Amino acid sequence: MAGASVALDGRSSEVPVVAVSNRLPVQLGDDGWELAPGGLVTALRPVMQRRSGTWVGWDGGSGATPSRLPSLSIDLGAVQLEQAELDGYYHGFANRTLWPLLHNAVEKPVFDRDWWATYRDVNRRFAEAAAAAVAQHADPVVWVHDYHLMLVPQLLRERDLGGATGFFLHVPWPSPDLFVRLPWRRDVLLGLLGADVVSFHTEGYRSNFVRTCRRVLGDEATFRGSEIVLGDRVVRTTSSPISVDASELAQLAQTTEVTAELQALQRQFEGRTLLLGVDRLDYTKGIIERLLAVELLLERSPQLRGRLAMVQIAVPSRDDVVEYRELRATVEQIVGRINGRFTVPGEDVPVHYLYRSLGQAPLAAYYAAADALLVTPLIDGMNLVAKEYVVVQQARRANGVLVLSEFTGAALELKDAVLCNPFDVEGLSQQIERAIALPESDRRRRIAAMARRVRAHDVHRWVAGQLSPLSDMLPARSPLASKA
Ligand code: ADQ
Repeated sequence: MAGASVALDGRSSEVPVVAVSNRLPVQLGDDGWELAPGGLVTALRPVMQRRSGTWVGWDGGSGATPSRLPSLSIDLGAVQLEQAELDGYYHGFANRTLWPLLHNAVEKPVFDRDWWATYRDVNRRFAEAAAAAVAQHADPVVWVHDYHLMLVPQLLRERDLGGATGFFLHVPWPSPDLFVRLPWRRDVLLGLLGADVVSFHTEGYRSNFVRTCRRVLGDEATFRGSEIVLGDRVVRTTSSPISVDASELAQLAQTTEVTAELQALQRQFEGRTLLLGVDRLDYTKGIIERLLAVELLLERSPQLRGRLAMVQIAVPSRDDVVEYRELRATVEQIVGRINGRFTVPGEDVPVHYLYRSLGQAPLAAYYAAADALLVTPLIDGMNLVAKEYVVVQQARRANGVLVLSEFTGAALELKDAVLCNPFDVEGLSQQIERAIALPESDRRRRIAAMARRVRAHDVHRWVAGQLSPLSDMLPARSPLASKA
């Protein structure tokens, strides 16, 4: 893999890593414990397989997570949580306060003091587990992930353990006007600023963060461009778009398994233009707007009826949270309505709806089969689905087209997508119509250009960009220490 050598360049490859994320990347499969699929796992697996370290995270309630997996060279530091802790920290503060707040309040954030108290307590539990891991590796890089754990960097700093700490936020950072609604805004900012480097997908999120710090901490910090000076410490802020393992995905896309699945899909949808949506079932993903746009398209263009099919694959997500249950009901109602209105008697329905997670090969086959992928979030930190689609399309020499919301981090990189504003349902339906009518040569050129971009900026490059600056902050290691 070309990208892997980037990650392993220099001394960064010798430095142990303590990764801290909400969930441990493991699940109980048919043959015992295995790596769980998911964006963060895809990103971190290559690094964590090659170096020593520990991955700290919630055990998912299993209570029996092993301390090591045969397929991982690192230890697992399980954090166990009681139901009440999970309710306040995860379902409450993380998913009903921070998630909507950081996503431009597209749903109204709920501010609840008890959830906040639990979030603080649980962050402390994670910091304790991370501190125990840090103690086992002399001067490691500590890499804390995402909005669930925004207090951990400061909690670690209070313990004065050595090493260097980075924080990466996988979701957007909104404008200061929105963030300052949070009653505990100062505590959260100081929590993050315990890190040596705080990093975001895009320059826009990074600059929103610095402006938020300026507004809330104006009296206690000074600002030097992208750096924030707190007392005698300098905190760097950076931006770096996460990506996918493009070469691994391209290889998968060419396997006989994917070919067989693709042929089955081609038979199933023969003679029809296939539109695809792939998302966690989340209100930020614009699934309702997408379905309404397809409905409008079928309404406006009777000639497309019977010639257009859509597959929406929705991964069950956060169904303990009321807003997600309501979203599911609305999506299912709209799918039913479209099929009721536009199914031609004796023929297949226009919208296929799969409420489940798919394996990597079947998902790649859908990516390969789709004439257009509709990625229409109202707001999305990055969106890996868009990047996966262009890689698979190119690997299969296909000529699909990407319709991409301008409110995704990915839109800054995938400039050859057909961009759309999902809030404008009519405009979205027109963009879908335009996309599927593009000449084949144009579609090929666009997919090739976007796949080139993703290959050149793959996940290995992202990992290297995250870990190298942190490794450089550490005291020089003796050859003996690096082998330990
Ligand atoms: P998510 O909101 O989960 O991630 P995304 O970036 O699209 O969104 O990642 C989803 C991942 O799940 C993709 O790798 C995709 O293949 C997989 N997936 C989706 N549907 C699936 C299905 N039905 N079956 C199996 N797998 C499926 C958060 C942020 C994003 C950011 C990522 C990474 O919200 O903006 O891109 O983290 O930082």
